[in-house]
Parts: sequence; C-alpha cells; structure tokens
Amino acid sequence: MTSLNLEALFQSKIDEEIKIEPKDWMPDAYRKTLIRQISQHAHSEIVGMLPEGNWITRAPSLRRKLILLAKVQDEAGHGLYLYSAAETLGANRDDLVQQLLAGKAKYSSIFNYPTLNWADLGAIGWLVDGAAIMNQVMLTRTSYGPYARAMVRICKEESFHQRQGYEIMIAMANGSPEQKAMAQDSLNRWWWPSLMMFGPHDSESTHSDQAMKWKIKRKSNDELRQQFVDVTVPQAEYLGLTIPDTKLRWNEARGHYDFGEIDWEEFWSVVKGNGPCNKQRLKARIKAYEDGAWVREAAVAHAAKKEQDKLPESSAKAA
Ligand code: BYC
Repeated sequence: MTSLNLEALFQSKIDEEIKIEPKDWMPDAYRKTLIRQISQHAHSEIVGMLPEGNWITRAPSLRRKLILLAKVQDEAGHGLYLYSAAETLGANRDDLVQQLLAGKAKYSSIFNYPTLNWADLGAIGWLVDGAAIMNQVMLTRTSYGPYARAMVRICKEESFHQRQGYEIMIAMANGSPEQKAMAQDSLNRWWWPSLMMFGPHDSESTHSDQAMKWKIKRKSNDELRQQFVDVTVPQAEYLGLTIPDTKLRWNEARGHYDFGEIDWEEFWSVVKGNGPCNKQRLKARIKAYEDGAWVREAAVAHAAKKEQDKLPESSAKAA
C-alpha cells in the first residue's frame, strides 16, 4: 500500500471513531504528537506530587493526612500509566525522564507555584484537579486506544481529588473569619494559574488544529477554559468566595460567563522555566531520581538473577 493510501485509511478509521492501537500504522507526526503530549502529561503528574507532598507531614488531622497521602500516591500511579502509554508508541521511558531532569521537557505550568498554607491544598484539589478533569474527560475519547483507556481510570481518581479539595474549601469557608480569609487568599492566588492550565488561546495554539483533526483533542483550549469557568463560578458562590476577576459576569446572549484576560507574559515566563518554583521542582525531581538509583539497580539485578536461574545448570555456569 502506498503511504497516501495508508494515510487515507488511517484518517478514515479516525473519522469512523475506530481507536488506533499500538501496532496499527500511523503517520510519524501523529506518533510524535502523542509522545509529546502524553509524556508532558506524565511529567505533570509526577511533578504535581511535589506541591502537595510538601503538606503530608503538616496535614491538620489524621483523616486529612490519609486522604492527602492517597491522592499523592494516585498522581504517581497516573504518571506510571502515562509513561507506559508513551512506551506503546516506541518511546523510551528513561529518555523521557532524562529530558525532564535536564529541563528540556515541558510539564504543566501550574506546578511551578508554591503551596503556602493548608488552604492551598483545598484550592488545588478544587481548581487544579477541576481543570485537569475538564481536559481529561475529553481525553477518555481520544483516538489513541492506550491513552484513552488510561484516562478512564485517571478521571475516576481525579474526581475524588476534586471532591477532597472542595470539601477542604467548604470547611475553611465556613470556619473562623481567619480560615475564610485563607480560603479567599488561596482562590486569589490559584485562579489565574488554573485558567492557564488550558494552554494558549486557540489562535496561538501550535498543535490544536492538527490534534483536533486526528481527534487527539476533541475540544479546543478556549472551549475547555470556558467550560471550566462556567462550572466553577457557581461553586465559588456556594462557598461565599469571590473570584478575583472584575470582568467576570454572566453573558445572557452567549449563555456563558465573560471573563478577563490571562496575563500571558506570566504564563510564557513560567513555561520557559522562570516561574516561582521551576528550579526547586527540578531540583527535587533530580534528587528523587538519584536517591532511587539503588532501587533501579536492585530491580535490574533481581531480573537478571531470575533469568539466570531459569537457565539449565551447565549454561548458567558458563554464563
Ligand atoms: N503548561 O499548541 P498548544 C495534571 C505548551 S493536570 C506548560 O495549545 P497542546 C495534574 C504546549 O505543550 C496537567 N506548557 O499545545 C493535576 C506547547 O509546547 P510544545 C497536565 C503548556 O498540546 C492535578 C505549547 O505550549 N494535563 O497532570 O495542543 C494533580 C503550545 O500549546 C501549557 C495534561 O497534560 C501549560 N499549561 O495543548 C496532579 C493534559 N499549555 O510541546 C497532576 C494533556 C500549553 O510545542 N495535555 N503548553 O513545546 C493536553 O491536553 C494538551 O497538551 C494541552 C496543551 C491542553 C495542555
């Protein structure tokens, strides 16, 4: 079959909603786009453990600590499913990790902001996990089978994460005046970075057009951001908190909330490595990788020993 025919067959499968599986023919650019997006997503999950992990030892009660531990462990699991999904496309996991540690790979801008107090853990669960779900529910229907299937499980866990965050916000917003002020301050600091998670405006997005044709993405960055604002505003009202945007108002004609402009200079500065915590995050990941070297070495030695034990005695001696 010629490459033109292969490409037409591939697109017709996408158009007919047939999932693309690892052994199917796919254009190189489709494979590359997926490896880029899935690995960035995996890195985000792993780096995303850091701002919250910081609070495990300082959770205000045993119950909160248990929930937070479970959540942070879930993020590690999400990273592992996603690295595995990238491997089904021929990527090498260690190469991907090395790119992250070298500061060459992107991960979500949101994780370069600091968690200053317990209310931030509420705001992260509510807003950051809320934004993540908005994007990831769409990805459960993405055209690449292993990615779509990983997303189904991830979304179930993310919705638990969102609820734990909102529950913290409910407790704080209905607590003492000081607690309510902390909740408001967290919302003030996390609102705009959460809107940035959806990426640049559609008109500035490099990959969206092609990713939508291939049904990797099914909704654009701006569509998802709007959807997130529309569901989150009533949640803030229920908490009695104010979203820090003077331009935010319901637009009857559009049937959506209008909202102000993101500070794109800040967004690109964070993406390029100059956010408040970029250097700290990479340093923590490098240390974790180095500290874990003995585990990787032990696992390799164990696997080699098992292989050797399988050999008949004479060839094992020769080896
Ligand atoms: N931060 O053409 P565009 C989570 C980059 S949730 C940094 O629109 P695309 C979690 C983009 O990579 C967060 N970089 O790109 C939650 C591209 O750069 P390159 C992770 C960003 O891919 C709670 C360039 O800007 N979720 O993990 O079509 C707890 C142009 O953008 C950002 C996912 O990764 C950003 N915010 O659309 C723990 C979901 N936005 O590659 C963990 C999967 C854009 O050309 N990913 N860039 O150098 C996606 O859905 C899409 O990749 C995006 C961007 C919507 C994020």
